Amino acid sequence: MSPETYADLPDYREYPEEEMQTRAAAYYADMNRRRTVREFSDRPVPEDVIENCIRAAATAPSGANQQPWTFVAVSDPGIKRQVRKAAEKVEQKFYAGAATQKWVKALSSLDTHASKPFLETAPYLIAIFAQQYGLAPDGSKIKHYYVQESVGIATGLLVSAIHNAGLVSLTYTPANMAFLNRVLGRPENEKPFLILVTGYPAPEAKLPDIKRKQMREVATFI
Ligand code: IYR
Repeated sequence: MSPETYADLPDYREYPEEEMQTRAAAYYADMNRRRTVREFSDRPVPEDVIENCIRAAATAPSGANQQPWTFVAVSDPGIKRQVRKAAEKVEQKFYAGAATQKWVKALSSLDTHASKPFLETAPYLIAIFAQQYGLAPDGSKIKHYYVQESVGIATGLLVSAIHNAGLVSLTYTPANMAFLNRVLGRPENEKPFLILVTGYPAPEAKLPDIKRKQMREVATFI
């Protein structure tokens, strides 16, 4: 964009310091209630809520503003079944020996296994794809910059938006996600990044006893 067309900040808001402090503390407190859930209710979720969460995710900053993400919101039971079948095949290999001992040990507190019923139970599977390159109308490739970073940030915003809507999610990544292109009909420039399983928690959902790191372990002010 040339400097002449550069806009000012019509929507920026500065808050008085005290309000800034209250808002920052309130946002942290709310985000700190978020837990990743592995057991979902089959209660339906309004599609427009998912749509707005995706809109929020797509406000993420991205390398050269290329917005290199595609979100596929799956609620169709037949497609969810296909995703589950393909994912469980990958997981069976993973748990039967493809995973290193070290990796299995790192997962021990999560009590995960090859069976993934949530892929059918949850009302929405949001598959996120990273566009490794873009395609010009003439079919030539357009280089994309900082794709992983950009799609990672967008995914973080999506996790936050879903939590804000009063739903829960699971960041799910089978060891090999190539099947998602076939099952969801996505082109080869789009690499599966993550499946965000989304819905209400099952009433009987249990959480692992895990803790967040302390502030001093994650940040330093110098
Ligand atoms: N994809 C497997 C294994 C797994 C890997 C990580 I890293 C986790 O944080 C949790 C699970 C599974 O979902 O079972």
